[in-house]
Amino acid sequence: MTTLRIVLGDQLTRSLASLRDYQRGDTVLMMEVVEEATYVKHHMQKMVLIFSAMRHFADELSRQGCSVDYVRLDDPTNTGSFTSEVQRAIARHMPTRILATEPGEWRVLEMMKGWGAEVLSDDRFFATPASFAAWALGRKQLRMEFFYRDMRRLSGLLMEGDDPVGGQWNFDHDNRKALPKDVIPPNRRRFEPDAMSREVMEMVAARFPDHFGELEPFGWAVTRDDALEALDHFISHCLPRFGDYQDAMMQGNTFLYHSVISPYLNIGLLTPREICDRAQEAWSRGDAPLNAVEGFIRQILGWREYVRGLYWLKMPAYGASNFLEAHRPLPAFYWSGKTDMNCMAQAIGDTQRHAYAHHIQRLMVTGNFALLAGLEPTEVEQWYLLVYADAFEWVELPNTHGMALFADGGVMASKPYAASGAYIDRMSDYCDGCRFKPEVKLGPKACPFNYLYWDFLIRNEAKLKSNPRMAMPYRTLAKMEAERKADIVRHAGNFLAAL
Ligand code: FAD
Ligand code: DLZ
Ligand code: SF4
Repeated sequence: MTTLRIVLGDQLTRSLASLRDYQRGDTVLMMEVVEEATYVKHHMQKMVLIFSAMRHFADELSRQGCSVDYVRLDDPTNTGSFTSEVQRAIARHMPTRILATEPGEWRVLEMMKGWGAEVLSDDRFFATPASFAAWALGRKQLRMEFFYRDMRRLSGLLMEGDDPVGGQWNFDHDNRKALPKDVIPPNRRRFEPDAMSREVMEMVAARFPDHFGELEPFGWAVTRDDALEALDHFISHCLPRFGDYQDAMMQGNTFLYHSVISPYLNIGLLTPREICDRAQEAWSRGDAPLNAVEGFIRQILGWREYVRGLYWLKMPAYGASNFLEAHRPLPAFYWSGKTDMNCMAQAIGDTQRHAYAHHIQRLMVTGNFALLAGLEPTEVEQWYLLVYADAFEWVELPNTHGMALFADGGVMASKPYAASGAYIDRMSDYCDGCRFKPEVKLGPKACPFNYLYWDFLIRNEAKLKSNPRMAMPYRTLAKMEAERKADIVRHAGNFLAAL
């Protein structure tokens, strides 16, 4: 009577459903497989993070007395896919029962159907796909803010009885400031690779040399203990100012006051509940203000749970829509970072160096450009899925397809997040070092985001004009002289043709 317990690379949590109730004689199966490593050409640091964290997790399970069957990528008998490795493991162990935990991607769930496994619910989240579906049922619009309020009530986080602490659900009007020049964000906790990570780094460099991004310096935590240390460092040094500077961008400072924990959270080294609890405790102790703590908890309890619910509610069809009929190929500078647009060069450069960029860089720089330029959603989505250490389809797809590209026609966002150069100028110091000028609208010095913004509105007028949240820009557009409109379209056309 042996049970085969499957643990995937983003399921590195001791309390995982398929690991719970482990008994002597059971076997834990973990597999490094080339199919997962190459279905998109993941950033090299993402691969090291996942493989090294998997190996450290397997070691920890073995130390705790579990029998772990760990298939390494460099094992000559490795057949290269989850399904064929599960079949080999079945032949080795002849299990009477196979347990797996729901994966984070539709693609893998489809594979799992052929494993003969009992697929257990992934309860490392606050909500389940079923509870989200129940919340969504009968609603015309699936707005995050209302879902978030229900999650606050359900979790009890930042609640006083039935009411939100401080009398408000959301303190965003206190947040979103630009970073003053004299505010210097603290250095972040990074971790020297140990021997196990070094070995994985060599393997990744040798086997996947054409993958995106820089391999070194590699500073990610690969164990739960180190991930907890990174979390504690954030709570003590950054959380108090998280809200204030959440939307700010700064050349040469990738992390600002962000938590930089999404990779740890998404592969299971940290759980959302413990992160929210620690943030709430910091507020209770008086160590962080409510606008910061509420804003931070909202990202995890609200946005993260909401995008997961939406993903499972809408898949497999979700990624197939292309509401704005955008078909332009992804420009080469998304891979190289070589462009005169300094904001794009900085956001892509941060991404190459760290497999990380913060939310506003993703949404309002690279995402905004993709939206305005009408880039093909599937190409943009593939880029986001492979360049970030935290990218798994359940969280990447709604954020890219829905939030950044409006390709779902407004299922997720009530209006497109389209902005001109003025927004980037207000929230960053990028424009100071750019050959374009955000205040110039047309001509060789004009910021491309300016004419692309109006061209986007002109091009998509039939689809967007009736959206009440787009009324103001369309009123401005209506007042614009025909000659100016023609100039804008000509500038945008020339720029886009040169891409
Ligand atoms: P913080 O700013 O410190 O926020 C704290 C935590 O809140 C994050 O760690 C994350 O777990 C959660 N969070 C915040 N915003 C979101 C959001 N919109 N959706 C889900 N969780 C959120 N996040 C991913 O985890 N994986 C992705 O593949 C991913 N792709 C994205 C693609 C686009 C186009 C956009 C606009 C956003 C994407 N995000 C993704 C959301 C967000 O940008 C990242 O979660 C965040 O930048 C991670 O950095 P952090 O840990 O420092 O976050
Ligand atoms: C992303 C990734 C990579 C690169 N490699 C592996 C692997 O070899 N073995 C594994 O179990 N998981 C890997 N992953 C994560 C999986 O792709 C992940 O489980 C799916 O994306 C489902 O969420
Ligand atoms: Fe970006 Fe325009 Fe500013 Fe240059 S001027 S950094 S292109 S927003």
